[in-house]
Amino acid sequence: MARPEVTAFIALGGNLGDAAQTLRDAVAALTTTPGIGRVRCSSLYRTAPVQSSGPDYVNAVAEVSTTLSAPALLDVLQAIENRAGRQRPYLNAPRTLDLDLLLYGSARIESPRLTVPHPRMRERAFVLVPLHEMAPGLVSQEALAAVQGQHIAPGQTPR
Ligand code: PH2
Ligand code: MG
Ligand code: MG
Repeated sequence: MARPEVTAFIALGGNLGDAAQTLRDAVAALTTTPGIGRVRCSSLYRTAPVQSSGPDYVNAVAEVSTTLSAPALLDVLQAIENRAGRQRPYLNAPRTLDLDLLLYGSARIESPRLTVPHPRMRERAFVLVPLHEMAPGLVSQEALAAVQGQHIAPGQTPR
């Protein structure tokens, strides 16, 4: 039987190389992935590194509809990261591309590979502001207020 369509939200970020272009390429790669249907991306935001270092990040959030399971979607995200030259020398190191699965429908997942909802998403303006742009009903004013000290500036539109 066909798997049901699920709406998932993915955080995109990068701060090495041409991060804006890398994020646009990642969205294009999602669009052409079998098992992923509709893809919508927020505008791109320039954000100061949070518990990380290096240049400012470019961040965005994409909404996808997918028939992939959550682990299969994670495989796709990691393959796109690897194609973008992602290295992991140490925790929160500057990176060309980070793709994090934030939400997978209303699923709660706790496996060694994957925790959904993303455990730190509520602490981060670089996630909550673009997520609010995509799905205002998912992010309350209180949640936005809690991260308002973090520096985040609207950047370019995604394409
Ligand atoms: N990602 C991190 C750690 N810190 N800071 C910003 N501004 N943007 C990120 O995407 C980011 C971060 C870990 O994944
Ligand atoms: Mg991350
Ligand atoms: Mg990640």
